[in-house]
Amino acid sequence: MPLITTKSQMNGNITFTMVKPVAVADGHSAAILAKIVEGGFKIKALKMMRLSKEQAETFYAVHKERSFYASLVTSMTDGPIVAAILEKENAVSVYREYIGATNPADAREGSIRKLYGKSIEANAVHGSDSDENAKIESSFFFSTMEVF
Ligand code: FUP
Repeated sequence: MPLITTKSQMNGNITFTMVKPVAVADGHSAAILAKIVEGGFKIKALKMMRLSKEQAETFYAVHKERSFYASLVTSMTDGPIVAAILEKENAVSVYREYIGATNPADAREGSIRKLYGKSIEANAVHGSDSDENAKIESSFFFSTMEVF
């Protein structure tokens, strides 16, 4: 799998996000992307696709011992997702603050998870938790030809 090594990525200014299946199915993809752009994030790559069970298991492998793993994998493969690479200064931490807490019930008012999340599992969007994972996740979803 090719590693994406754009200048901005090396500087720690990119993050990876995904609009999760429930939010896509509820028709929130465009509103969420608009909110992302409104927050000052630049879209560097974008695609709609459906994850296989194997891909979802790999993506969430860090949680494989957790009780919610099987359910999480099922929910992530129920329908298409919208994946994107975003650019902004300190993208990882700024985006995590922008989307709100993992559990939408605890998320900041006006945040993406507060607005569009339904439960801790169906929490509307994913956001990378480190620069290293942003790079790994971006490469998992996008080839170098798909990043601009
Ligand atoms: P986050 O980094 O905010 O996405 O949160 P975590 O890495 O803690 O959680 C990863 C995914 O597991 C999230 F999509 C939410 C889901 N999750 C559950 O479904 N149940 C839990 O109890 C905790 C997390």
